[in-house]
Amino acid sequence: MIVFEKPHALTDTVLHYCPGCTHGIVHRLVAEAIDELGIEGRTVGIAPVGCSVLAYNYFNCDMVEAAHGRAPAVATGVKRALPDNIVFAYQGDGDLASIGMCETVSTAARGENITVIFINNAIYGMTGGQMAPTSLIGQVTQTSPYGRDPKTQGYPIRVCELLATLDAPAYLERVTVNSVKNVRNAKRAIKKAFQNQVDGKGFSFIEVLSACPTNWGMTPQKALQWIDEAMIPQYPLGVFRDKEA
Ligand SMILES: Cc1ncc(C[n+]2csc(CCOP(=O)(O)OP(=O)(O)O)c2C)c(N)n1
Ligand code: SF4
Repeated sequence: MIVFEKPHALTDTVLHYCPGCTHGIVHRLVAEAIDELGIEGRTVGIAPVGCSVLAYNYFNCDMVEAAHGRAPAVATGVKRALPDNIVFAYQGDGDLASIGMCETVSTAARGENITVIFINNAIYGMTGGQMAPTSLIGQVTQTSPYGRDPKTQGYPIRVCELLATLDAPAYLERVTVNSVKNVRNAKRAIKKAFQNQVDGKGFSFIEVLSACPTNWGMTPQKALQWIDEAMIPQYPLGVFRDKEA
């Protein structure tokens, strides 16, 4: 009897992520949702620029590589051209909340029937740990060596709360993957965000608080704790919009 196996929607390619990085967990949850909903043959993913730039090697579906921050615009084009396809964008916080903020807000405001998976690790991972719009007050990064100071660097942007001011989004939820319980909850949310698209319900957005042990300068274990201690107080978990509910 098989009790555990790799989802079919993931390829056999070995992930390039650092030890303790939670991108891989989220990839698995997306792939499980694709498997369980039976949508692999008609799913198209949009890969970002950032550590998950190589996502097109990992998912067993058609993938399009977008320019930095433009994944929701590309997803809009694919979905409108091929409305029977299930289209998801997978993006980091530099990609989605900085260079791509315009596309994020505009796509959400139009209520495009797509699914967006947003990896918030409070830093630019791929480029070596610069401050992101989501970096915490006081957080030391390569570009805030004395800690993020709101006087000169502004306050962290809460993307779910920001998008919740718009009328169109169908579903906005923030989850994390730093414990078994939280992974199970993230799985439920991600699957629902895909199910919504299958049912034609509109824009569904899941923010996943994620660990970047490499650029946080922490062990993988400490990074998971830091999500509880520092990130969740700034970015509370929960549902910010569910038109169905
Ligand atoms: C137009 C453009 N500007 C800047 C870059 C450099 N760049 C590559 S990845 C990245 C940030 C990625 O950070 P994030 O989206 O948070 O993803 P992570 O790597 O943390 O998963 C930047 C600024 C680029 N590739 N293209
Ligand atoms: S730099 Fe950070 S986000 Fe990128 S793979 Fe490593 S741990 Fe993950």
